[in-house]
Amino acid sequence: MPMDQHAAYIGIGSNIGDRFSHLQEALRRMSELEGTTISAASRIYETEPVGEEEQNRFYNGVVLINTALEPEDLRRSCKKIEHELGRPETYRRWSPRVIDLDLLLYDNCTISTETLNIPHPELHRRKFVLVPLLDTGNPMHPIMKKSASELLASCPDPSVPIRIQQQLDIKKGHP
Ligand code: PH2
Ligand code: MG
Ligand code: MG
Repeated sequence: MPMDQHAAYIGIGSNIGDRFSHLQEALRRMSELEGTTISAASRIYETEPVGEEEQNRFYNGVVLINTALEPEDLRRSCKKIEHELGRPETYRRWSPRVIDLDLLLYDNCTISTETLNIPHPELHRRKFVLVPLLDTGNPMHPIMKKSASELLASCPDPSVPIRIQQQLDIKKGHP
């Protein structure tokens, strides 16, 4: 991998409207970001909402990208895609969403600023993240020093993500 390229895992989720189309469109837009290619996409899972239970089930997945964008630029780019797909600028925590793009891991970096926490602080507690993450690789958690499969084995989340039939097309957007 060239020096200026980075591996980033992005968690994707939707629980409003045509959930699969929102995930596919977010993937397409990520593939068009400057210096960015899609390396892998997980299967998509239908998952019980965590936090506020009185809302639709989610479709969740994970995308592995190869990017020249630095973490803060990547975060801003993901927010921009969320807004373009119709997510409002401000929203209640855990409210239903058209699209949610979360930076999970960025190389083996640990970042803690006002706007960015990498690894994602909830990563190891959520099966809707860990199960699709394992479809794309088995990265190490740079703080917990455990692989994704080890984190899944000790994850207390009792939910069972259900794999759906439809699969993301990572070539969409690449000519
Ligand atoms: N995202 C949340 C809160 N709860 N539950 C599921 N199943 N999937 C999500 O993506 C999700 C959630 C906050 O971003
Ligand atoms: Mg989220
Ligand atoms: Mg988010």
